[in-house]
Amino acid sequence: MSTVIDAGQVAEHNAKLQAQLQADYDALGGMLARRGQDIEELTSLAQGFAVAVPSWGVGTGGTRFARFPGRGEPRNVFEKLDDCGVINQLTRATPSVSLHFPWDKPTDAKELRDKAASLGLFFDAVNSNTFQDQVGQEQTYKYGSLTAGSAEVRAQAVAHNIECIELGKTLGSRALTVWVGDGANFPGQHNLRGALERYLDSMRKIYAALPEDWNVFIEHKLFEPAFYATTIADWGTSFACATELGPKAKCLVDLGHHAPNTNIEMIVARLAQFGKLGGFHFNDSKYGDDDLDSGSINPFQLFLVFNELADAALRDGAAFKPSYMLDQSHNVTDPVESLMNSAVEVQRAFVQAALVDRAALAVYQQQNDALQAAQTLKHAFRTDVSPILAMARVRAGGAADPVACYRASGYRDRVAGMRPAKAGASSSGIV
Ligand code: PSV
Ligand code: MN
Ligand code: MN
Repeated sequence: MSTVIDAGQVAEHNAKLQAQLQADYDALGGMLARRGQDIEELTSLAQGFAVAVPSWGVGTGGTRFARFPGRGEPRNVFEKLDDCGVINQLTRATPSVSLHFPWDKPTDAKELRDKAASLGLFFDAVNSNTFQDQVGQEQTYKYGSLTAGSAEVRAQAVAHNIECIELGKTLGSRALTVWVGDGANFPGQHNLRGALERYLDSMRKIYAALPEDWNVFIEHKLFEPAFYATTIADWGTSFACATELGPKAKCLVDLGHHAPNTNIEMIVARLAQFGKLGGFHFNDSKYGDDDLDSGSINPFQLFLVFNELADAALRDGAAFKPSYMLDQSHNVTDPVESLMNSAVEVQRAFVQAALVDRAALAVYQQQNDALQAAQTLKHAFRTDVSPILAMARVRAGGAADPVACYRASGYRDRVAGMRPAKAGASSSGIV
């Protein structure tokens, strides 16, 4: 496997931090042992954690007002993979990449797969895009895609999704994520029930094209771009559609796609209970679909989501395997740094959830001791597992401090020299 940053530089970085890390690790190990927890078990658990990186996340996202590109942004999917390679090299927690078509459409899918493999990467779910018109496209998605009143528009949107499956097959993906912005901006603009019937009709055709071992993930979102009535607005609609379509259809929870203050962990528990939790798009938000870095606003919510996932894993065993992906938009930070931090934050929530004393929690729940039940969760959440995460990375060949190591490597300066910025770049994920 080729590494993007010189392995010697990573080793040198780790050597400088080794004594400090070992001391912190030993101190935490002692504290956990007094609680009856084995730090080594938690470290191997952390090493087994993986979250996919979104290809569109390595470029500056921008908003509907403007995009301010950063230095050395990737100009094509091959350069995006190099950046994803760095993220995985230093965090050892992101071995897969989620592609978005047609943004990442390769001329030669086999060549792209080989490039990923050379970096030790593979492909997670592929994402379709019928929320934008593409140059040369026959029909417009202005009035919807899979739900459009026009049969020609729907046929084009279905064909695009099937093309994504075909590309994904060559790339080694095993799932298609479908998010549509379809909906209405005015009451009466379309028939609410009719739109969902057309959605299901289109999705049945896409579902029929799925290979045996594939899933289709239905990603719901409350609003935007449809501000009055989004067709797939909530987990209830997503669940109903996934149930209608069949066992390969599951629901995807993007943390930013809910009304403020929604109890997302309860949605996770419900979907897991009924076998329909397909995966996640992790990010954080303050107001809406902000796509901020995971754990940057509400890390406790992220922990509570993982607390439900830990509970579901105990109940359902190996059969419970939701896909973990990041879905973020970086506007004021270096995307590589944001994605590395975010992967670590999601991994942190995963490990913290494993610290919950579930036997004690069950007793407090049985006794209706709400205060101590809540404290049991807080106790796990307040434990700083950073030394476990750092040790997991170092043992796997990653960096003790990914951001510090990345900055010291000069990677951004290096690629800035090789990737001159293009003027007037505007669309998400494409420089
Ligand atoms: C929509 O807001 C979304 O979360 C979907 O996952 C899209 O595919 C993604 O953002 C990329 O823009
Ligand atoms: Mn998303
Ligand atoms: Mn979103």
